[in-house]
Amino acid sequence: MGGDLASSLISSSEEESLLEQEFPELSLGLPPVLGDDGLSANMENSGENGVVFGEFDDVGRRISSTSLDFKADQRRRRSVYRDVLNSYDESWPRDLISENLYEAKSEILSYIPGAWIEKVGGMKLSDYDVPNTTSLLLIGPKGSGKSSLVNKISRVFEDDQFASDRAQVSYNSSVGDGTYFLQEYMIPRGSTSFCLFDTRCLSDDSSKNMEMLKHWMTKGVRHGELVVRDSDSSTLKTRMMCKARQSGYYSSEIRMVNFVIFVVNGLSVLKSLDSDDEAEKNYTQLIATTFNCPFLSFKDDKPVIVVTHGDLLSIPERARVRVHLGELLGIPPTTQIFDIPENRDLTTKLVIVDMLRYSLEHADRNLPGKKWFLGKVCTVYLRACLFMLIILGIAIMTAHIRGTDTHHAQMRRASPAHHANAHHGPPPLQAQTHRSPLAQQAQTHRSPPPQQAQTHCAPPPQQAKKRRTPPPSTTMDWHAIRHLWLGSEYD
Ligand SMILES: Nc1nc2c(ncn2[C@@H]2O[C@H](COP(=O)(O)OP(=O)(O)O)[C@@H](O)[C@H]2O)c(=O)[nH]1
Ligand SMILES: [Mg+2]
Repeated sequence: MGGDLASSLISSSEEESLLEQEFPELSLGLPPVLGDDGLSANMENSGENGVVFGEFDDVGRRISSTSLDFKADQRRRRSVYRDVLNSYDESWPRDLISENLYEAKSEILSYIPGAWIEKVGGMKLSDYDVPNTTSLLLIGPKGSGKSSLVNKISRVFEDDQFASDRAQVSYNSSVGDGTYFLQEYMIPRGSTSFCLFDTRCLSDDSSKNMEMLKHWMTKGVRHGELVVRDSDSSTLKTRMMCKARQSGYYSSEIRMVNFVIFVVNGLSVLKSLDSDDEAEKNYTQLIATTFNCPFLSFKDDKPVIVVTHGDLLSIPERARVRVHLGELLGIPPTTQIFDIPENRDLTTKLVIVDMLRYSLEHADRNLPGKKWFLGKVCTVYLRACLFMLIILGIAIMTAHIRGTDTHHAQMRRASPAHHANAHHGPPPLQAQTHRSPLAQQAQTHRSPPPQQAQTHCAPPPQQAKKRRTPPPSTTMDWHAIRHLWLGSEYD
């Protein structure tokens, strides 16, 4: 069903009639005010007055350019519609589809997170913050087929065709609770490469959806987590809380979402296109508003769209839904909108695998870089360090001030003793000043220099501060240094 693979088997006349049937606006041709050449009508109505002519000329040019744009747009839409129709070509040999499916499945089965990172901007695999498991988030309106899609995807990779469905599908969407607890499904079962997260349906209130999506996309998702909204009735909330308590646990592992799969019901989209009923019209409105939620996009990469319920529509209707969604959401309908009906044929399986390949490729392409992560960690770490340094600085300052006070107090207490010492004999410096040259020579050879002597007598305040314990001895051996003032002949 890949549009790029198929060759058209639909004849051009058949295609034209399908186009006119599905896109009535395309068969209208030019706006009624214009002739075929887009100008003749104006020329016929032109007056004799040159000014009027000039004005009409201008209008003619404007209308002509509008008609050119209109024609170009028509051609573009026809070509897109043709491509989408071709993607439903069923003339491919079964063997070829089977072979393609086998190869595509093998690629998915050999996938490991980060395996499809493109080496761009000089980044290596080690520069990315690669998760253990790539997480794909399924979102969509109630009954769009999110849980059914989990089962459809799971079946493609199950060897056992009779294996039971994994996700709980609502048989009747208007009855029952639907999916209230986030559910993680590893694909295939037992693998850890990638997982699908089935979620609670979108609300009719867009602001509530934004809140919910912001939470999942920024804080991550957790298996078993209950999703209740303020708008839920108190009875429902109580019932869900009870269920949450009964089930007993939710996973402690929070997974960041790596890509989003937006599931829509093709039948509801078609109804909203043709209906006058407000409620039905609101369906596409809800899809467009939610799809444009900035949290769902990874840089410029918008979610992939899966259209379900195609088995209830004709092929031209399915093509019409895809083209319309492409126009509405601004994404290519042939490559980013996948039609996955409730069929078990090979073509549908191939589309499922193609859709997974697209999602995983884009998940890998948008993995966050480690620098970003490290940057955050570093900022927090630096802040903590700065804080510690400030605290340390304050502590040192306080200790210093206290130390100075203590020293001054000690000095005050010690000052009488210091004066007393000064009277035991003449201070060495004074002695040195009045001595003869002979005495000076003798001092050089036989006695320690006065500075050293001074250290034994009374340490200067600076040194005293450095070596506060034990306090320096204040006694001096005057006999040993008597030659300083008596001369060497007394030795
Ligand atoms: N015919 C048809 N029915 C579908 C398809 N996908 C889902 N459904 C049905 O739609 C209903 C809601 O599906 P469910 O997966 O529970 O929707 P959810 O609320 O999005 O999880 C169920 O009855 C499904 O059987 C599909 O592709 N074709
Ligand atoms: Mg569900």
